[in-house]
This record gives sequence, structure tokens and C-alpha cells, in this order.
Amino acid sequence: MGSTGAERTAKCVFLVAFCSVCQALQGGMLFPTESPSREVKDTGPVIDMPVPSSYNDITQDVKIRDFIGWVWYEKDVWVPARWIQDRGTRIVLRVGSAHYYSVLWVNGVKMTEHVGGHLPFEADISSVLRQSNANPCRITIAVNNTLTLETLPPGTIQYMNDRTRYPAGYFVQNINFDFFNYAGIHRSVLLYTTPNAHIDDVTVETTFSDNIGLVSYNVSVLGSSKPAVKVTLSAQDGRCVASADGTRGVLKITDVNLWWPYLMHENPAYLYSMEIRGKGFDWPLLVKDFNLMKWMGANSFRTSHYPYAEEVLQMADRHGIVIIDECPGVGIKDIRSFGNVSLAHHLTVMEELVRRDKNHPSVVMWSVANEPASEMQPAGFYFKELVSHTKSLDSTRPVTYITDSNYARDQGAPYVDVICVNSYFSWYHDPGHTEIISIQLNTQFDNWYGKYQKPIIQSEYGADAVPGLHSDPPMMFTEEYQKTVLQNYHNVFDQKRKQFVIGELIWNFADFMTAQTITRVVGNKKGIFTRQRQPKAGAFLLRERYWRIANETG
Ligand code: BDP
Repeated sequence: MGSTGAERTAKCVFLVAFCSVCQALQGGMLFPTESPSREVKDTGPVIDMPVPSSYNDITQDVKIRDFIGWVWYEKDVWVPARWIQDRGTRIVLRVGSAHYYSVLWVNGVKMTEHVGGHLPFEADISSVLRQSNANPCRITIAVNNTLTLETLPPGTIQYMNDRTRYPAGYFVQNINFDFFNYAGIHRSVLLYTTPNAHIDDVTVETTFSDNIGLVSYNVSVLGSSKPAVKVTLSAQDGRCVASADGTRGVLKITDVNLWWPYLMHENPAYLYSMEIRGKGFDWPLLVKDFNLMKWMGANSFRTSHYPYAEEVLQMADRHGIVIIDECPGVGIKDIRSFGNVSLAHHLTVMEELVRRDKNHPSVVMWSVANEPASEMQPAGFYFKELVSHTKSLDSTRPVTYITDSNYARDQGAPYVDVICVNSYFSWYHDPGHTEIISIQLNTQFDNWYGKYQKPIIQSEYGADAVPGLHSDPPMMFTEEYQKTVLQNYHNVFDQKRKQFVIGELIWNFADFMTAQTITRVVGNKKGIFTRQRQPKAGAFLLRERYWRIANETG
């Protein structure tokens, strides 16, 4: 990776030098100096950068940590000659995710570009590679992390131009969300092949009646020839339980084993495998996180506030963890972010998300946004469109967004299936007063339910705790305070659980990095685990609670 414009400038410098060898000297070639009439752009350093990773935390350089703008990644790879020679093979380059706006070149030829930081994109690079000198193949990806009012999440750039206060001038990226705007190529970049005639998409919808499971499938095949498609469905022990021919159909399974979240059934997370013939991040941390969830007896999470890597969803399928799959619609606070351009982009992001995740049994609900300014007048139309579009993409799952608005003023709640509410009583409101939680939380639930009669999930609640900080009686930022807040919320959940509160999601599983502000102590400390995954006192409280509930209900 180099900094701004590194690669383009580097090529330019090379060409100038070449001309000077073969022609008479031209011009005085003054040393380049910045002046009111001249601009100089240095090619910048080229540094090693691992992929996948965020470039911000890799070096000790504060400028790279806080960099805003274009960065350039480049790598030469050898593509197996066999792939190139066999014209029946399609060669694809897939980027798991790059934040935020990306342009992709292969051997200097632009292949594609993609807007949005959390979902995959890919390009068929076969024809470029089949031109002469394909190997080594040079992959170049330019990534720009600038957020605007029309990106998801939105942001604004603010220029500090007042030269009396800021002699050099500078600019900052303003954001309305509470996590560090990590940037770079965040997920794996893969080269893979398919035959020219290949399966482009598969949609599976499941239902059951008594002991019969029904699997409707729809396979989309691309390519000039259309091979016959055969579908087989196998049970977990490998037995074939149903099969069919053709690109669409319904498979029937007698004595079906349903997929259940773990803790809720003696045989949870039962997966059938479907094979369609005709054919086409940090692992240790991921495994540790799933082990911690199971240690606690937790069986659900929300992908706040953007889609997680596909490997995470695959793990959830296998382990019986239920997911609310959230798009990057966080920080929609400015009225201009409810405009048509923003809405059109938001609809596209939902299309990309549903396309990617629709076949995961662990995904039980789509979340189209987190804490938007849903009390603003255009929010009604915006969420009506967004929810109905998402339902048209997937009619089998409920759709929600997460609100922190007042129940009386929220404009989007009429369109969602489940009301998801975030609240921070005794933290952002009435700091220090844990005794008000009970009355405020009861009122919150009764108000929402009274108005909409829809099931409710408490989608965030919690308090910051700096690990190792203690006080009794509890004070804010200590482990005891976090525990007391959680305990007070839980007392109310236990009363309402028997009525209409169908879920509770602690904020947050683990501490995480944010931008620097006076409300954050080296990041957000609302985790019940530290960033290094060690438990705070609150983790033991939740562990006791979740296992108790599992035993009561199970
Ligand atoms: C909520 C946001 C979440 C924040 C949390 C907090 O949804 O992203 O991290 O507050 O302030 O409003 O800790």
C-alpha cells in the first residue's frame, strides 16, 4: 500500500525518465517545489500491508492510523497456467470486503468498482489474463474510506481552514456512529475458477408441516451452454434424503430434523447439505468468540452495525447461534441522508446483503438500520420503501431496524415486524441513578407495546466498565456499576419476558475501538469482555442468567 496516488505517480515518473534517454534534453527541469502556482505530489512510501486487515492499526504511524483518502494496494501473483490455457475455465477475482469505495485493476486494466465497505464484489478476469504476458498477474486495488452524506454509514468532511487557529489547515471525517472507521481490505481476496457454464446463484426457502420438511430451491445457471442440473439433499450423517432434477423444485424430507438455536433443543443446529451438480479475516479470534458465547450460554447476536464475514455466518449455522443480520445503515442522522440518492444506495445494499446471506439458517431477521433519526419527517417514506423492498427480496424473514427514538415520534415502526429498542438508562440519561432503570424501562416497553402491539427486543443496553476499576457503592465506569445496570435491566426483562419481550441483547460482547472523544476511554468499554477477550464481572452475571433461563425454558 502506498499513500495518495502512489501508483499512478510512480508510473508517470518512470515514463519521463525513459524519454530523457532517447531524446535530446528538453526544458530546464527545475526542482519541484510547492508554490501558489505549482503543486507537488510525492509518491509516498510503499509499505508492507497484510490482507485481510485494517491498515490503521498495523503501523506505529499516527498519520496512517487516521488517514482519510485513497490508499493503493498492489500484489503480483502467478495464476496457474492451466487456468489460463483452458478456455472453458472462468477465472474470478473476489474481494470479501474493502472499506469504502474500491476500484479494481488487473494488469492495469480496470475490472470493476464497488461502493460500500462490508459486502463482497468480484470480477471475471479471464479475458485480461488470456491476453499475452498475463503472468505474473498484477492486482491493484485502490480504496477510499471517505464517508459522505450518501454513503452507508454516512459522514461528512469538515475543513479546518481558519488559518489563525490552524496554521497548516486540516480536515476531519465527522461520523455519527460509535466505532472507529477502520479502513482497508478487510476480508480475503480470492482468485477462483468456475466452468464457463456455472451456477451463479442459489435460493433456498424452507418450511415444514408436521414431520415433513419442504425445501424449495431455485438455481440460476449462467453461460452459453445450459447443463442439466441435479440436486441432492443429504442428512448430517451423509444419507441422501431427497433429490430432484431441474433448476427449480421442491424437495420433501420425511421425519425432518429442524434447525434449532442451541440451548433450545436437544438436537440443535441440524444442517442438511445440498449439492447441486453441474457445478461452481482472524480465525483464532472467531473461534474464541464462539467459545465465549457458548461459555456464557448466549445463543444470539446482531451483526452491529454492518454485515460480518461469511465465515462468521457459517460458524453460526453450525453452532446454532441465531443472527439478526444488519446492513451498514448506521449514523443516518442528517435529513439529507434520507434523500433519493441515499435511499437508492440503501436498497442496493439490502439487495447485496440478502443475495449473500439468504440461505443461512442462522439468519432469522434483517435489520435495515441502527438508530436512524427516525423521528424526522422523511423517515416514514424511507423506511416504508426500505422494509417493503427487503421483504420483496426475501418474503420468509421478518424485517426490523433498531430504534432509539421516542415511541410517539418514530416514523418507521409501523412498517417493521419486530420493534428493536436501544436504551441507556442511568448512563446517557440520569447518569449514576440506577434506581430509575426499573420505572423507565417498564414505561419504555409499555409505551411501544401499547402503540404497536408488536413483539419487542431490547437490542442494546449496558454501561462502560474499565476493567479492574472497582468501587462500592458502585460508580460509573467501574465493573460494579456495569453489573448493577445489567441486573436492574434483567429484573424488568424477567417480568416482560412472559408477555411481549422476545429477546435481550447486551451492549456489548467485547470492548471495541472508537474515534477519540471525551466520552470514550481508549474506545468503547461497554464490553462484558475486554478487547483481549477476558471477562469483566458482568460476564459472570450474564453467564449465570443465560444458563438459568436455558434450564428453565429448555
Ligand atoms: C448506541 C449505538 C452503539 C454505541 C452505543 C454506546 O447503537 O453503536 O456503541 O450506543 O454509546 O447508541 O455505547
